[in-house]
Amino acid sequence: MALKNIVVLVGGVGGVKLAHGLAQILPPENLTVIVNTGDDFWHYGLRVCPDLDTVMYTLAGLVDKTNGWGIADDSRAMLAALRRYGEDPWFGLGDQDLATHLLRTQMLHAGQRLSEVTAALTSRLGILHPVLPMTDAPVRTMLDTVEYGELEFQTYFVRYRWQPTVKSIRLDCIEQASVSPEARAALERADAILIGPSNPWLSIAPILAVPGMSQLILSRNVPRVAVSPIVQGQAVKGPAAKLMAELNYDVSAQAVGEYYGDIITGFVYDERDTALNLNHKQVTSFDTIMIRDEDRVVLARKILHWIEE
Ligand code: FO1
Repeated sequence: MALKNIVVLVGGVGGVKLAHGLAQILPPENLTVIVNTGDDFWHYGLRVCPDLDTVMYTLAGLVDKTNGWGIADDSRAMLAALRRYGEDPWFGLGDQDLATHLLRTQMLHAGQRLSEVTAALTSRLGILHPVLPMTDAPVRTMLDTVEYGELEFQTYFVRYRWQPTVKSIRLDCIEQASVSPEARAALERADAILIGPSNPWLSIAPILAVPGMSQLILSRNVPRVAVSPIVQGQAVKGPAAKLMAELNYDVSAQAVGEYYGDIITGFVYDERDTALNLNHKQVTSFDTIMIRDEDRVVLARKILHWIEE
């Protein structure tokens, strides 16, 4: 089977690495990246979309490779100036990064949809692959925590360094959201739908929860393959393992595969893990830990090859 059109769903750093690998193999007309926007928030009057930014900066070759987010070698003069005013600037906005949020906010205030704004920003950075927010509507991932009650995502993730104990997750305003025309068109023509190794509960669940999204994906009789972000009972990066334990899941790739249920027809777990078995699904294992840039391309190639077979 010759795969033409691939759609990959991603959140933050882990999933973006796979999207970057795919983007180095597939031409722009054959790959669309659909991105979680549940992490988006207003900060000092600016609209910040961290996962869209991470995808943009990674595909544009601008990303800070140590953090996996933000712009490489960015300065922090604005944060220092905020401190001079007695502020506690807990969210690390770099000076160059700020330009993204200024322009995005201006375009949103002028009435453009987030999909249009993202298309404008990506194209100005020379990115040719379509990068689409999961929806144009504002949706907020909210975490109910033992220590602080309900927190907005970035407060939980960055301000409190994902240390609070999570009791439950709620997606504020999800009922008013809908799949954008661009995302719908991409999914309708997809020959395969991939779910990157992003956090299933924090990054992928918001995408799947957009009204109409899961039904649209389920209606596509094409390979639908997720990659596990859990390797040997640990998260490759971030709070996935801690969160799974707090939500009473077994911390394993198997539990991730089971969580995705009918959404997926296939599952890729890491070759360091023991063999797993998911009913009625194709499973395979590869080296999924992407340390070097080349690892992204190698994994992307292996996954596409496996699906084609
Ligand atoms: N993550 C952090 O851990 N600390 C930060 O100060 C931080 C700032 C930041 C600024 C812009 C941006 O686009 C992303 C930023 N991130 C930061 C990453 C981001 O908050 C998370 O990685 C995602 O929301 C989780 O997917």
